[in-house]
Amino acid sequence: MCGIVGVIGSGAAAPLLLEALQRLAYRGYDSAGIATLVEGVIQRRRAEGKLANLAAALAASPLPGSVGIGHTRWATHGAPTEANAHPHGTERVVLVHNGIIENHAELRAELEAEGQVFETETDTETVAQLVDLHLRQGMTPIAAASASLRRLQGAYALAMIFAGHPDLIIAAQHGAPLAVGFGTAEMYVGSDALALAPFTRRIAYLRDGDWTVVTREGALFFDAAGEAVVREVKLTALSGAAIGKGEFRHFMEKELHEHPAVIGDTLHQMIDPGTRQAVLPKLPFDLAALPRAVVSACGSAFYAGLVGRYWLESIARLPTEADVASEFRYRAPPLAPGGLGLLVSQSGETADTLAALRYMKAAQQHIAAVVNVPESSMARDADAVFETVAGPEIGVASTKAFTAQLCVLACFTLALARARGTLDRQQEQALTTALLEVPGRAAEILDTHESIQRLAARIAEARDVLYLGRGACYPIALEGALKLKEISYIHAEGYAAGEMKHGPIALIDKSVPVIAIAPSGPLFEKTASNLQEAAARGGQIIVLSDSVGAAKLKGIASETIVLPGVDPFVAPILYAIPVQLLAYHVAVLKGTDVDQPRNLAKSVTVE
Ligand code: HGA
Repeated sequence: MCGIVGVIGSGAAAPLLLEALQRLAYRGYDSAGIATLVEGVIQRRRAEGKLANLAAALAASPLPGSVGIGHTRWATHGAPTEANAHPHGTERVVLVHNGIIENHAELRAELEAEGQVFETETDTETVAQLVDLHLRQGMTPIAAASASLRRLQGAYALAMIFAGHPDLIIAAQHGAPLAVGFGTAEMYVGSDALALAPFTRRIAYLRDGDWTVVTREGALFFDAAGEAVVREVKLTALSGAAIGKGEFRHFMEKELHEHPAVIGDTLHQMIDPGTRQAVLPKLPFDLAALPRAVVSACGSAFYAGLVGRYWLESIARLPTEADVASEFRYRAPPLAPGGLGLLVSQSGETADTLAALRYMKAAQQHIAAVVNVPESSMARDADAVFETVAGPEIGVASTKAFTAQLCVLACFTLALARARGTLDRQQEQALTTALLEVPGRAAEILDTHESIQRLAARIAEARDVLYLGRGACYPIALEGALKLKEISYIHAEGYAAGEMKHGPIALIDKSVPVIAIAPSGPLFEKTASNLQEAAARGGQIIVLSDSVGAAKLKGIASETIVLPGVDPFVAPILYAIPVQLLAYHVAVLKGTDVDQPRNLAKSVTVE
């Protein structure tokens, strides 16, 4: 998704802008651009494709100037061309935008009638033209910006600079995040603190509706009504060190190998080593009194939430509903006050999930957010934050953040079960012990994944792949299929194993691999029967199971990946790893852009 950045300092702004854009690249983008003021005049360089192209354009034609803005674009309105790349503007103003201006068509018509001449197909340019019109009519930059912001509908984080005003950046936030960084003699704005981490750790976050006037001296903050407000400056823990791949070929590979450490760190944060009980941060609501939960998220985080639903219902006996965030709020579900709203998001900035959070809040739910970025909008808006300790995840396809989300949801389930009295001490200890064994088992999988690499060669040839699972491993089938689609571009479907005979079994022939997520446990025999049905129709069954399950399915499996035996409770966490590894190796064989697959973005900050 788009990343925005702004710098106002004493040295050249362009190299700093480029460095910050590189730190935003993980969000996914298709073009990029930078604008600075050169002796008061707006100049810009833009390029389609990777940041290396922008760097080459800057090297060929450097941009001096100590104030500037930069952008990585993930196109929503208008093709990903150089002409549509941000910054957009006129000779008077230029700006960068993350979000969608929903009333752009109406504004464009109105502005064209006023004589403004558009150069691009983007929604963003309407903002630039609107500010320009106000400037043309004699307003000051601050007045022009604030008058323009009042006209905008939709979501935006914006940063703008003005010709002839070398000591000014105006930035705003409404439904897309914006951070302001305080340096010593410089100031910064950016989509997140990670982008600004090499320059400063002192960060203030805007709230929705806020806008800020930034000069070299500092920043003034205003709310939507134009009232001056104070926004606290906090010290972020993020490191400015370059985020590298180390000895690995891709960030995704590196992140896959971080599973054991991340799972361990996340569990140790939530499990008291003395009592071996899950502990939660202090909550502003009574866990035992919760009547029900509603879980909402997007993509892999939604699948983590789905696993959470199985756990919350079966272990903590809490009625739980789960829905993708982009559907949830538009369904307008009636929610009785006092329930739990549980949101899951790596970035904590996912626009749809944030909107679901706000819907739940308005319906008087207690809000808990499972996020990987403690400074994120979701963390700030939640009543309780359950942090995954996954560290920065750069690969667009979620890996370690997903298993960390599962660990948090597992610990939350155990704490809730204790509060609701649905587990006795012995059962609780057994489940906690099972959880604490996961990092070790995860390391075993990573040590012996040659069999997955071999399997990848076969899957890379397939046109369609089916993933089957039951119970809490059904969402892992969904996750497996999503991962394969995302990074290897092979069509895949995840299905509840028992549902296959109601439709997808029609797809089965010997060219369609059927990957079964089939750990030993109460549902194993049922899954085994469904696999028999597929095998009887010529399906190529690939089994992911422990040695006991693998032995039972020997007769029908054309290939088996044997995984460590674990308590069925933790199987979804562990089985997520081989499905991710498989997708990774298939993508490598197919030669796709593993870390930044086509059309995808890491942090989806538009609806
Ligand atoms: N709507 C703008 C910005 C897109 C965006 O924020 N993507 O994440 C455009 O299409 O340029």
